[in-house]
Amino acid sequence: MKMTFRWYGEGNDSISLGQIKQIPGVEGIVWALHDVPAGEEWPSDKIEAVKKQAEQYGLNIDVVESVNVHEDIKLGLPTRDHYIENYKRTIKKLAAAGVKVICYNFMPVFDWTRTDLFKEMEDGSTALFFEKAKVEDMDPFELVDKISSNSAYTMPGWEPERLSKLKELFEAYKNVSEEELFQNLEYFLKEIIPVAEENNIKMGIHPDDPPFSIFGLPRIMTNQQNIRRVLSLVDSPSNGVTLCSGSLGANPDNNVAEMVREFADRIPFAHIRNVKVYENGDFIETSHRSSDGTVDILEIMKAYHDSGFTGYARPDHGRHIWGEECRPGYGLYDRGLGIMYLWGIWDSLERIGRVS
Ligand code: DNO
Repeated sequence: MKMTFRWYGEGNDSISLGQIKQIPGVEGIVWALHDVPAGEEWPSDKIEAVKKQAEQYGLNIDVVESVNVHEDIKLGLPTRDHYIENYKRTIKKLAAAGVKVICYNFMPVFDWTRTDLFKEMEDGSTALFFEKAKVEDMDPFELVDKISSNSAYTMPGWEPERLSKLKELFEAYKNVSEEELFQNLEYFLKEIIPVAEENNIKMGIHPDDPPFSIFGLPRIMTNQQNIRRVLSLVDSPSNGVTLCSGSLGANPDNNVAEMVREFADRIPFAHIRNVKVYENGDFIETSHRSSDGTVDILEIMKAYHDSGFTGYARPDHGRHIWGEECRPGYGLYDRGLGIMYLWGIWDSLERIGRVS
């Protein structure tokens, strides 16, 4: 398991590379050019600049999260070919810079969705929260206003250029069923996976977060069966999944450890975090510890270990603790604690494995 840490870039993150370097066992940053709009080709000079910054701290840039997919591709519009060509060129450029894994998602309109970015927990920390009934009743525009006005940062998936087209997008998706979304993903994968293969890149599709339809929009990366289908659309080691325990874990019917065991050789990148799911379907992001949430992180780590996992992993969203001011979900402290929990489990399994 190769440990990484998400970093949003100079001036765009409260955390420095120097701080990341001091977290035990972190080898690389998980990064992106957050200022390049979805669909545009990434400029080489900007890629090289991030590489140079990371290398100064001995950190690699092996994992990119995310190269976002233009909505025209998800919608299957005739204009998609132009954006797919840009995507292919970006894959080639990233490979030339040494990147090994590219994470992306295929969620219509919204990326991850929450109703509260700073929900207070009993111990005084705050965390990302999803109130199911609220989303069922809410006008998506209301949510966008709330989320965008509550964060000092532009969050991935909530970029102004995406939000400015919200009305048109909702209109356009009215005609797209889940089945069509699968077909549009298949078209995209058949185009890009051969390019990824030639360039030794593993693509990792991220599950939908939360893993069910919201605001009537279709969502397909939601459960074990659908992930199996996505992986079989193009049967190649380059067509992989970014297995995110927290996203999938928001539906208690999902057994993430079982997915790790089934898809192990197609998981180039693991997101490992916990959520606590309530009976009414609400969920809150907790510490990474198994007993703090609903997702059995210990069992998931065991599944990775049993499978001989050698891919990249990162801790994921954490709570905001110790008064830290940071990007929602992306503080230093709780993710640092999360890493030590993951290492604690991993190292114990290694030791036990060697003894027996
Ligand atoms: C949120 C993240 C997502 C994720 C993308 C991957 O914090 O988990 O934005 O990066 O969905 O494409």
